Amino acid sequence: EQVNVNVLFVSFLFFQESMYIEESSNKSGVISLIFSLKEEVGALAKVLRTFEEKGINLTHIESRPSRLNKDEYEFFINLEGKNVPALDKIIKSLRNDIGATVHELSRTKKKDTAVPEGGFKDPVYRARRKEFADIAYNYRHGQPIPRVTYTEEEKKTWGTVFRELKSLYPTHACYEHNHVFPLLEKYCGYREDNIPQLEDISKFLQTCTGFRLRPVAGLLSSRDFLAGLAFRVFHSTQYIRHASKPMYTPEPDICHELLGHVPLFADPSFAQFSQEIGLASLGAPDDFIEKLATVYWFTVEFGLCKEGDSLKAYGAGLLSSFGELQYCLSSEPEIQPLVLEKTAVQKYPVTEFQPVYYVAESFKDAKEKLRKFAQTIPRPFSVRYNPYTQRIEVLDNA
Ligand code: HBI
Ligand code: NLE
Ligand code: FE
Repeated sequence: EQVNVNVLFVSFLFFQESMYIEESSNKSGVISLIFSLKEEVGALAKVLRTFEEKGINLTHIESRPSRLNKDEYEFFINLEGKNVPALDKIIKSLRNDIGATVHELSRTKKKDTAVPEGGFKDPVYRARRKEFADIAYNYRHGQPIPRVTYTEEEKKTWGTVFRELKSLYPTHACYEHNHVFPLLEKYCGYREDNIPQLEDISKFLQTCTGFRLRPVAGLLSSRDFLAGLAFRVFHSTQYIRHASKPMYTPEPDICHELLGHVPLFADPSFAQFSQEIGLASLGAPDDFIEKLATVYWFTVEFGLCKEGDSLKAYGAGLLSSFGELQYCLSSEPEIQPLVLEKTAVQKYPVTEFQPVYYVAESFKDAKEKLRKFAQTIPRPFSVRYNPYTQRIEVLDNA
């Protein structure tokens, strides 16, 4: 489905809160709407009554003053998507009888990313994951990210991953990663015997590039995940991989986020590149979201870059797996130059080492290629990020 341009007017705060609610309810699919009403006594009650009459269950509601019309309020709601014909009637009646403006944000979203199995047969691990999921669901924008006391077993897993990777970074990681890593040791508690806290890292990144972290329970859809990047928000998991798989796990975990992603988000040029993938995704049709997700995969996640005559890893999926970090610079995989028209349609496995990697000349070069690619995305507007207000501004080309 093509995302309505008006979605872009949704302020950052609103936008953020709405996306994980969807994630938290995976039963019958959630429908998200925004509608605006003239400010008058009982206006909302009237609308709510129509939902009640049709037997539709609302699972979330938030309000804010409209930025477009001073005498209007906007309401963001989530509802259970069980009775779709009734809902269509309600939307019609909101528009025709109450004069509301209704924007449908999403319907029965299927996850477009597969959630791998992991250590999910272990009941203790599952229960622990639920604790982390609850932190993410209850998190609100602007709050400090809750600190976690990790168990001895978790610290041991981190210690193994940290020690092994640290020994590979000098020879395998790109210059930028090696440049930032000591700063994380100095300022953010990166140590073999300590799992650093997301809050400390988020503050550190904000001083470097304005990137911030937001805790998330697991994989988001590509659209939601990429949209976060547009606002310099990186959705970060907080749990750690199962103790049985320190070398490689298909899922993101705190080792992947902190050792793979975080050092590069502290680099201005890389941060800019990442944000531009996000900006390109806003309002893009589904087939382009998939292409951008693939570009993200072969750059931010699994990218290699040139450094003089040698190749180095800058992709987070490589920098967090001491299995794949060695493999990617061996003679085994196929190496291709980054050509977005080609890279964007490359098929890839998500639960094993990559058979193909793409090489970027530099972050600047990757960004220029991305800009050209973004221009081929059909949409009637372009966007610009205003770092002072943390809002996306829509530039109407029509
Ligand atoms: N969700 N939480 C989370 N973390 C990721 O790294 C992530 C994601 N969803 C999709 C995704 N990565 C990418 O593979 C692309 O689809 C954007
Ligand atoms: N395979 C990576 C690791 O083991 O750290 C995680 C990749 C997440 C996309
Ligand atoms: Fe990642």
